[in-house]
Amino acid sequence: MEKKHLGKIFRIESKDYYVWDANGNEIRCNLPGKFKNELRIKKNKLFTLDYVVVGDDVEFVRNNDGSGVIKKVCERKNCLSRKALKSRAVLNRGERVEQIIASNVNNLFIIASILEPPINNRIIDRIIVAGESNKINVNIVINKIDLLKQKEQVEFWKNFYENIGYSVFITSAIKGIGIENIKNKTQDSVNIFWGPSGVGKSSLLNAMFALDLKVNEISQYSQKGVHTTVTCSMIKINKDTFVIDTPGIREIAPYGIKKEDLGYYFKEFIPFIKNCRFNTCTHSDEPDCAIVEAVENNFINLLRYESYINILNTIEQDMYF
Ligand SMILES: Nc1nc2c(ncn2[C@@H]2O[C@H](COP(=O)(O)OP(=O)(O)OP(=O)(O)O)[C@@H](O)[C@H]2O)c(=O)[nH]1
Ligand SMILES: [Mg+2]
Ligand SMILES: [Zn+2]
Repeated sequence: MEKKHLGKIFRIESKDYYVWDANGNEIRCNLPGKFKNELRIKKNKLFTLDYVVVGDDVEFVRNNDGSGVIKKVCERKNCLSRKALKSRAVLNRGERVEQIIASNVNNLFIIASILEPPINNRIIDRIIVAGESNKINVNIVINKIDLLKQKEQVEFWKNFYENIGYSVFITSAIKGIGIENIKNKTQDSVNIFWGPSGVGKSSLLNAMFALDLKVNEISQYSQKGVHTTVTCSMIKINKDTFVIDTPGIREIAPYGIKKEDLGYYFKEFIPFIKNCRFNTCTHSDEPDCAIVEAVENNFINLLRYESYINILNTIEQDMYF
C-alpha cells in the first residue's frame, strides 16, 4: 500500500495543485483524470478547478520525484461559491453550474472601495448572501477612504451595515488607516478577501502582513476592469491564521438558493419572517407579508429590500430537480 499523506490545497495553477503537507512543506500535486471523472457529476469539463479548491483538505501519495498525486478530497466544512459565469458554463436544461471559490473558511471579508470603483451596495448584498448561505462569518471593509474629501458618505455605509449587525472596517491600504483593526479580526482563522476588481484586496493584505502580492500598478482605476490577481491563493500568516486573496469579480449570482429561503440570508429579515401569512412567502407579491410591512414601517431599510428583490428575480426556480 502506498503511504497516504494529509495536506491542504493552498494554490491551484492550471493543472498543478499546490499542497502543504503536515510539516508545512510545499508539494506540487496532480489530480488524476479518473478521479475527476468520478467527481464530475452534472458538471462541465471546464470546471476542473472546482473538483478541488483552495482550502480543501486532501489525501495524497508521493511520487519518487517528490511531487504528489491527490487521492481524496476530505469533506468540506463549508465552501464559498457563486453561479458560474455564462461563458464558462455548459447549459444543461438551462441552468448554470456552481463555481466554488474556496472551502473551509471562517471569515469572509467583503472588500469594497468608497471610490475608484465607487461602492456598490447591490454587489455587497449579493456577496453577503453567498457568505450567509454557507454559514461564513461576514465582515465588510470599505477601502480607499483617503480618496474621499467628505466623510459623510462613508459614515452612511458604515452605519447602514453596522445596523444590520455586521462589523465594518474603514481602511486605506495606501495611507495605512484601519489596518490594525482588520488585522486583529483575522487572528486564528481562515480569512477570505472577496469583492470587485481594483478595490484593493491585494493591497490591503500587503499592508496588513507585509506581503508581496501583485497589485495593479496603474493607480487610476480603469473602467476596463483589469484583473490583477488571477488565481486564488492562501497564505499562511502564523500557525492558525491564514488569508486567501482572490481575483476580483464583475458579477455575482448566488448559487443553489431557493426563492423561499433567500430572506433568511438577509439577516435583519429573520425576526419578521415568522409573521408572514405563508411559510413559503417570498416577500414579493404575497398577501400579509411581514417583510413588506416592516419595510413600510422603516424597520427594514428600503435599499436592502430592493437588493433582495433584485436577487430574487434572478433565481431560476427550475434549477431544482
Ligand atoms: N487611493 C488608494 N488607492 C488604493 C488603495 N488600496 C489600493 N489602491 C490602489 O487600487 C489599485 C488596485 O489595487 P489592488 O490591490 O490591485 O486591487 P484588487 O482588489 O486586488 O484587484 P484585483 O486583483 O484585480 O481583483 C492599485 O493601483 C492600488 O494601488 C487605497 O487605500 N487608496
Ligand atoms: Mg488583487
Ligand atoms: Zn413575507
